[in-house]
Amino acid sequence: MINLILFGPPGAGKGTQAKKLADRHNLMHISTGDILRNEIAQSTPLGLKVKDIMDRGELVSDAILIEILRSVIEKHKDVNGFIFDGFPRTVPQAEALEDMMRQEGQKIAAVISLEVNEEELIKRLLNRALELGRSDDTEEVIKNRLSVYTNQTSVLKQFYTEKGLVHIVNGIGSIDDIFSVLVGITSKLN
Ligand code: B4P
Repeated sequence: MINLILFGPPGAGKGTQAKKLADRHNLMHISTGDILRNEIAQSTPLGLKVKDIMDRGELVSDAILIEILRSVIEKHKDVNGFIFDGFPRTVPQAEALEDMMRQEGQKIAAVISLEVNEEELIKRLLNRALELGRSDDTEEVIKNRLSVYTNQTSVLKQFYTEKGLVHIVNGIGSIDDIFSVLVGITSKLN
């Protein structure tokens, strides 16, 4: 079983590469952003609660996210491993994930940090806005998401570096070239 975290700022390519890695290694891809957007699309009570928060580019509460993760992990005990995309985003989320993994007799094998500069991130997300029309891909909200990342999420790089788990990858280049670098890393894990 391999459990991976794809880490990086909004627009770094986490979702893009997580899907490809999940296919390659037959892992379960967990995108907390997709899970939340799905709740919004279905107008569930949870979706109604988180919509405004996400539209502003703020983080949804740790308690909600941790509960979502706990339930997904418990329902999928038979998978080869998980790729966590967009989770954890805060230290309490990272600590909760460690507990959940420990309870299942599992651990995180690697944290892949996709590194992309701010100018390129903004360009990509504005591009996606044209393609998909995501409500949090406006220039103002993108800037807020980037500052939320700097203030609340980027500290996790140090958290995982201290555990010796971080692999830094340049996230600029073609999607396929970056994927090859990632496969070079993940193929050596067990
Ligand atoms: P997410 O859905 O995780 O959104 P994201 O950070 O923007 O990353 P995403 O994975 O979608 O984009 P990617 O980099 O792949 O989160 C959205 C919101 O949900 C958060 O703001 C928050 O409100 C909430 N949320 C989610 N998880 C949470 C948590 N744990 N705690 C609290 N709140 C949470 O790709 C971006 C674009 O770049 C795409 O268009 C892609 O095609 C393009 N791209 C990718 N790779 C490229 C490359 N190499 N070259 C050029 N373009 C590339």
